[in-house]
Amino acid sequence: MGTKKDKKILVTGALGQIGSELVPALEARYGAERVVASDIRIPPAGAYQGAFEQVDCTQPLAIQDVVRRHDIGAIYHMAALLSAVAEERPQIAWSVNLGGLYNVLEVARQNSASVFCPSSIGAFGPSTPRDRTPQTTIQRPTTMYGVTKVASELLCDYYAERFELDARGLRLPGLISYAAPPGGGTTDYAVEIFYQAVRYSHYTCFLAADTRLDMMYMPDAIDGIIQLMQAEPTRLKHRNAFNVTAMNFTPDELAGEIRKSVADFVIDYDVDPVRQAIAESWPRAIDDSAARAEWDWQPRYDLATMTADMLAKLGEKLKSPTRTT
Ligand code: AKB
Repeated sequence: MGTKKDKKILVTGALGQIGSELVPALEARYGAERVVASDIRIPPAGAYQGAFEQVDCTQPLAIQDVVRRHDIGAIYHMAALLSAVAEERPQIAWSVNLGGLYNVLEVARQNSASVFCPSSIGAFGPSTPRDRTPQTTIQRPTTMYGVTKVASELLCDYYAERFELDARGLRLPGLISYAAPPGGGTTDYAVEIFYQAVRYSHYTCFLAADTRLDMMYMPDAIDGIIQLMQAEPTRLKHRNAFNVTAMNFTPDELAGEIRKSVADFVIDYDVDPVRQAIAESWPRAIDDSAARAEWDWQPRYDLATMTADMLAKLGEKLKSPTRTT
């Protein structure tokens, strides 16, 4: 199994959009004493019930030290730059996204740990079929983010084949959440729109009105990650880089759904050519039948239920004067 009994779990990038919700979910499932959160940034005092370690994943000895000291049996490696930031800083993206993963896999190999590594719809490119994008298909991305994600998928497969390392992963779509901001992705509009709808009933979108992309609500992503790491290995034909999705929509359709609750909500558009070009190089709707067949992937939230929950949760959160993101 991906998460070994009695050993501890290390989460890298714990302060990021996924890590912020993954750590509490793992603590709830396995106990806070078995989860070690880590990030290159330092969290506010008292942020974690369990241990926290400051780790820069480009430094292999720092990862090795934490893994040995805490007797880590599984690493959920979430530290990475997202697509738009990676396009601004391609050299750093290569070092963090691919160099960091290489370091994690090497330390995992030396310590018999398993690894979860998220890939993305960004691992596809303009020559990939854009609708019902198959599990196995053309992957020729044109962004540095995509290059690092394809290489990550291949590196995880290599370590699994060559060293029998239990490396598993998902190709995640845009993730929508209220706990922590995404910070530098092409799909970030689908989070920003909710904050602006609750605060001002108005949002200026950086993607064009008809840009269709796959999306998922964070509770489904967290469940999917944990479920894949728990899955019976003999059932997994792919193991790494499973296509997963929960819904797909355009900014215009999302605005229409928000308007059902925020009647005066207005969306307008100021398209960012860089992020628009990235979005247009990605699929509109991926086929996740391999994940459904091999480990029973089944998302709970669709556009309507995700929108209702986001608006309710953000309405509560933004009432509090101390929490503004
Ligand atoms: C991004 O937009 O960069 C991410 C992703 C789809 O991988 N949310």
